[in-house]
Order: sequence, then structure tokens, then C-alpha cells
Amino acid sequence: MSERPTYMITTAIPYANGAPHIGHAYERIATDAFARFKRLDGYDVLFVTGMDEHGQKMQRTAEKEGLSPQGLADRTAAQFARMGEALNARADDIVRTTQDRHKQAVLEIWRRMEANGDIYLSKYSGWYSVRDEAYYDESELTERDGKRFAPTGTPVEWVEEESWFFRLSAYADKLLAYYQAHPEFITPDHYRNEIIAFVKRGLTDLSVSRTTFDWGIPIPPSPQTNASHVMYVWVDALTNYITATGWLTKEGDKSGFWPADAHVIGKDITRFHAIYWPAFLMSAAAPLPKQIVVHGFLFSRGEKMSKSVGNVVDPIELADRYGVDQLRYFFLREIPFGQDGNYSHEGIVMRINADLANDLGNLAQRSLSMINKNCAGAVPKKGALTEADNDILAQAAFALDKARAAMNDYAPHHALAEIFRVVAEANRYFAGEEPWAKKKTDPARMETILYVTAETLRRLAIPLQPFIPEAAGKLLDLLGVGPDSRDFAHADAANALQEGAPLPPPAPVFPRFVETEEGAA
Ligand code: ME8
Repeated sequence: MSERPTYMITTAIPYANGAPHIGHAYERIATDAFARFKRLDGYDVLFVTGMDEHGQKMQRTAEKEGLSPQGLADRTAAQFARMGEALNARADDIVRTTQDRHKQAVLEIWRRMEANGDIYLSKYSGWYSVRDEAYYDESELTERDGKRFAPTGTPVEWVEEESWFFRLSAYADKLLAYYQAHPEFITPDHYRNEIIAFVKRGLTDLSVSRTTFDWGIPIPPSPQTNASHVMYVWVDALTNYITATGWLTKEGDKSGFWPADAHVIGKDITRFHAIYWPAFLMSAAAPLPKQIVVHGFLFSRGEKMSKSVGNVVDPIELADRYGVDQLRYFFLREIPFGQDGNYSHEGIVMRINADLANDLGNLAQRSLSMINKNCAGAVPKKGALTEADNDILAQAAFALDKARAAMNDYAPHHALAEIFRVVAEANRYFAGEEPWAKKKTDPARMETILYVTAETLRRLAIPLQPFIPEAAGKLLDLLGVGPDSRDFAHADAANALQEGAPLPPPAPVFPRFVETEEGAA
């Protein structure tokens, strides 16, 4: 472990029963941007994702597809690994719940919960949704055409079996006290309020094992029963977060990363992360993650993605069509983090052309090609600075502080809005100062304007790296900024561009998106 402060961030671990969709891509990209931001800000970062490979849903899907559950998990894990590469959002570790290290961690959390007196044998009879892998209370269900449905819209089935239970009811008050003492634990606030209201209604004990199928982690034999139980898939899946650190099993050198700083998850699984998971950890005498960071759902033109509507898109295809940075930018800028959002071809193209190609791309292209032609391909000379020069440089410097504050609040849309507000200001500065007109009348002033513009671009490209890593990197290449001078510690005036430093030939950073027949589909 280094001297630097640590920061651990995770995504949810997707069910391994189907290919990645845009919701998975969104979560991965956002988490990657948070991880990159902290890394550039000097933290020792552990970014973890994984695959949720056990459970009844996996077993049933595999049967339908004529595969073994492990075969299906392997196929899906490969698809998710490709998605991570394609989105330039590779994690440091991928915890697959069928791995032995994970099994050990799950058995240890179980042992600790049992030792704490929180596990007992009884019989479960009630409603279960295989699609959600969740139990529901009768009062939560709705009835349609003689069938019952969970609040999430998924069908439920009646289950009656012997089961181990976790004494969740004993944790309601402790959880409420915890939420009160740590108001930042569930963010944004409206999800926190929902959880508090739910816990206040009282918690019932949770069935944490199943006997009617076997695709899961076996529970150690007990003199109390002859039945073979497998771990409830959510006890199994949630524990992945701690597996990655080896904290429970005291293995490896990552245990200093626990407790995680942030679990980034979608709004449909807040109950598991903000109620069950902290209760399990309290029972196991393990520290709780610092924040549950909840994002909304993505819809295609307002509609839920569904195979039957035919609007499920492959995120890798989207990245190929629009560009990786372009897709990342769209998601992070367009959707207020924590709220639901929409994506559409028009929406993505508008963002690409207005913000990336017109505002940022043109400013870079115009200023850098003027520098190339008029300043011998080197960083221009800086004369005395005017108020306008100082003002735009100060705004660019301040953009990093504002972006940092926004990212601490898990609001990437605010971070990008601020950076692009300054990009727009820089365009106004450039247009207003008319360096091309000064070329003959006052060439020294022209150089100063070009210097200020280039230095402004440098100060903005540095905080843009977490969001659009490739393009921001390319822009820093064009500004002659070396690989060791790109972290946030180098964003300040002390590391400003050096007059006369040679620059590579200019090249476009963001091309416009041009419609083709296929693109308009
Ligand atoms: O829930 N928009 O897996 P999952 C945005 N295995 N996010 C979405 C989304 C959408 N349309 N659809 C899903 C699981 N997500 C469990 C997690 S964690 C210990 C176990 C998000 O494949 C969803 O909210 O159904 C979740 O955060 C993630 O994608 C994986 O969903």
C-alpha cells in the first residue's frame, strides 16, 4: 500500500444471464470516470466490477439455452470484458462469484453472522421473483389476470421451503441510527428518504438460503438439517465487494481498501445495498461502505429497454458508431446523475456536434493551427497580460476546483457543465480578441492571445481526462504536455506551458458526426 490516500469504488455486478446493455454501459462509464478522477487527484484507486453468476435465474436461463450455468457465465463474462475494453473503462479487478476466493469470503461472512447469533433455521413460505432474485411481502404485490407481480413489474411465484434466516428485524433501529449519523450514506437524498421510510415500516427476517435448486455456494452442513442449502444469491453477490479486498479472509495486500468509498448502483437495487448489505456487515463486525451512490435508469426515447420492443442496443455498437469518448461524454453530460435519462440518436449527435466538435474541437483546431502557422510550431511568446487574459486563465484554473466539488457529490453532469461553460467563455475570448486581425497590426499581441488560449485549453483538458480520456489525452499531446504532467497537481499556473516549447503538428480532436443512412437509423 502506498502513502497516498486510498479510494475504492465498485459497480454492481451484473447478472451473468444476458449480454451487456446500455444500463450496464452507463454504470461502468460513470464509475470509471469517478475512479479516473480520483486517480488523477492523487489517490491510490481500486476500481472493482464483477459478475453475479449464481442463483435460480442463472440456472433457468442456462437450461433454456442448453448450456451449463458455468458455460453461460463464461460466455457472458467474456462479453462484459469486451464491453469494458470498448468503453475504455477497464476495472482493476473483476470478481466472479464462482471464483474460489469469493466462495471463501462468503463462507466467512456467513460464519461471522452465525457466530453473532443472527442465523436460524425455519421455513419460508411467501412470494419470490426469480427475475429480481427477491422476496416480496404480499402487501407489495399487484394482481393482473390472476397473476401476481412485484413492484418492479416482474412475476412472483409462491415458494415454500426450509430456509436459513438472517435476523434482519433486529437491525431496523441500528440502520435508522446509522442513516441519521451518516446522512451521506445513501446519495442522492431522495433514495435515502425512500429507504428510511421503508425501514421505518419495520423489517422482517430475511430468508438467506434456498433448497429447491443447487446453483449457488453450498452452506456448510449443520446438525439441524439434512437438506442441502445454497446461499441466497444476494448474500453471495453483495459479498463480492469485500472479496476484492481480501479483508474477510486476510488474503492479499488490498485489505486496506476496505471499507469501499462508493458502491455505484442503479435505483432498482437500493434495498439490497442500503438495508441488507449494511445489516450483514454490522452482524459480521465489518466496517460499512462509506457511500451507496445511486443512479437512475436509462430509457430509449422514454421506453423501457425490452427484447420484445426490439430497442435493446449493444453498447459496443454504440461506441463504434459514435466514438467511445463521444458516448461517454453524452452519458455523463446529458443525464443528471441520480435521475432517469433518455438516449436517442438525435440526442447523442446533438451533444457531439454542439459541445465536442463545435465548442471544444473548433477552439483547439483554430488556435493550434494558427500557432503552427505563425509561431514556428512552438508555444507562443507571452507578453503582458490584459484583464481579459487573466480572467479566462483564472476561470480555466477554477474549473478544476468546481469539477472536483461536483465529483465529490457524484455529479459528473455538473462537473462537465462547468468545464464546458469555460470552453464557451474561451471561444468568446478567442473570437473577441481576434488574433487573426492582430497578425499584421500587433503580432506580439497575437502571440499572447494564442498563448492564453493554449494555456486555457491545457487547464481544461486536464480535468476533462476522466470523462473523455482519449480525446483529452490527444489534446494534451497537441499542447506538448508530457505524460507525467497530466495529473491534477500539474493543472496550476506553476506548470503552465513554456514559451518556445516545440509542438507537434495540429490534428483534429473531435470530428463532427456526419449523418449516413445507417447513422440515421
Ligand atoms: O441487479 N439503466 O444485476 P443487473 C441504468 N446482479 N442502469 C441499469 C438499467 C437501466 N436501464 N438496467 C439495469 C443486478 N441497470 C445484480 C446486482 S450487485 C451485488 C448485484 C443497472 O445485471 C442496475 O441497476 O440486473 C444495476 O446497478 C446494474 O445495472 C446491474 O444490473
